[in-house]
Amino acid sequence: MSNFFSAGVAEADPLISNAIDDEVRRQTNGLELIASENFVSEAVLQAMGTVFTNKYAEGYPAKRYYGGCQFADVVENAAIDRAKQLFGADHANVQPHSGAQANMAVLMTALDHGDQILGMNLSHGGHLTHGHPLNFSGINYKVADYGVSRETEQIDYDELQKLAEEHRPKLLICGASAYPRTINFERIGEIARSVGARVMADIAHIAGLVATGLHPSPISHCEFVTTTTHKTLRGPRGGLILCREEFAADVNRRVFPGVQGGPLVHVIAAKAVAFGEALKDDFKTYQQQILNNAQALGTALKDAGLRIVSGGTDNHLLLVDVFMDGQGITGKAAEKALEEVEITVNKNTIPFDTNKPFVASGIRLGTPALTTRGMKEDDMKAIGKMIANVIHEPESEEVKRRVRREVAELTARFPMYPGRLKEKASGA
Ligand code: DSN
Repeated sequence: MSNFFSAGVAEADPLISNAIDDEVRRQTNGLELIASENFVSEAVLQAMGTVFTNKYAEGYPAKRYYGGCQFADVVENAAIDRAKQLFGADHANVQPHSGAQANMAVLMTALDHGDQILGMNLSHGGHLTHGHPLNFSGINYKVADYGVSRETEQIDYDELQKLAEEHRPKLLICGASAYPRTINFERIGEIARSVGARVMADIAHIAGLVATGLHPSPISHCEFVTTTTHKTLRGPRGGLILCREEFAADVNRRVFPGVQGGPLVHVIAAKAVAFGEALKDDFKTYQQQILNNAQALGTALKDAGLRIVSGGTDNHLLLVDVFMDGQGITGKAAEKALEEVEITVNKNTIPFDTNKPFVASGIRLGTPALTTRGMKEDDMKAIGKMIANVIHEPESEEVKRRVRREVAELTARFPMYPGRLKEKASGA
C-alpha cells in the first residue's frame, strides 16, 4: 500500500500505461476525420481525471442520497447553469452517461411502452436509438421511420408530414448521425403539432453549431433536446438533456432512478469545464472554422472526382459515395486503405445503399477534430487530395508511401497534448 496513493499509471500498470501512450501517439500522428470525434482541452482532460470518480452522488444537487456531496453539488450546479445558458434552455440534466441513455430517459418520459414513434431511418442518417429494431427504442415502442428523398438525398418534409398523419406518432424524433444538411426544426415542430405529437431533437452531432447560432436551434420548437457532449461540443464523452420546465421533474426522475444510478461526477466536472469553454467568444470562431473546413474538404473531394451525398454539406460532416455504383471501392475498403496511411474515417451507408451496413458504399468525414488542431482550408484541400489519391488507387503501395509521408509532415505542424506525448522508447 505504500505507493497506492502516489504511484502513477506508468509505474503501477505498464500494460495500460503503454496503451495510453500509444493512443496519444496515434491521435497525434494521424488525421482524425471521424465526424463524431474531437480532441478535448487539457483542462477538460484534467477535470475528468479527478477524485470525483470516488464519489457517489445519487440524486440531484441539494437532494442527494449520500453525505459529502457539497463539492459534487458545486460541480453539477455549474454544469447545469452553463448548459442552460449555452443553449437558452429552461432545464438541463447533465447526468446521462451517454447520448443513448439521454435518449432512453426522454423516451421513457414522453412515452408508455408500446407507443408509436416516428424516427429517421439509420441507413438514411438517423441513429440506433431513434427506433432501430435491435435497440431498446425499436424493442419497446412501435416504430415508423422516415428518410431522405432519392433525388435530393435530403429530408423531404412534405413526405414527413404525410408519414406523421399516417402513423400518428406520440413522439417524433429528429436529429441524425450522418446527415450533412441543415435540419428544419421549425417545420418538424409544426408537423408534430399538426398530429398532436411531441418532438425529441437529438442534436448530438451539431450541438456546437447550435450553441453558437451556426445551425438553427431546436429549443423553441421541440419539447426535448438531447445531445452527447463530446462531438462538435468538444467536451468529455457523455450525454445531456435539455427541456422545458414543465418536463423537468419527469426527465430528472427518468434519468435517475429510471435509467441510471450514481452520476459520474468526474465526467460532470469535465462537462462543466467544456461548457465554460463553449461560452467563450472564440468557440464561435472555432465552430465557423469547422464549417469552412468542411466546405473546403468537400470541394477538394469533388474536384478529385468523388461524389458527395446530397451534393455538399451545411454542417461539419460529409458523406462521400466511394462506391459510385460499382465504379469505385466499398466504404469498408476505403476505411481500411485510409487507416493504412493514418487517416481515420468510418465506413457509412449512403441513402438507398445497395451494400450491407458492414460493407457500405460510403465513408463519413468530419472536420471538428482537425479544426481543433488548428488546421484550415488549405490543409483540407491537401487532405482531400490525399484521400482521393488513396481511394482511386487503394492497392498502390507507392501512393500509400507518399500519402503516409504527407500525413506525417502535416500532423507535425499541428502538435497537441505536449505534456502527454512521450517518445516511444527504442525497442519498445
Ligand atoms: N456513434 C456515434 C456516431 O459516430 O455518430 C453516434 O452515436
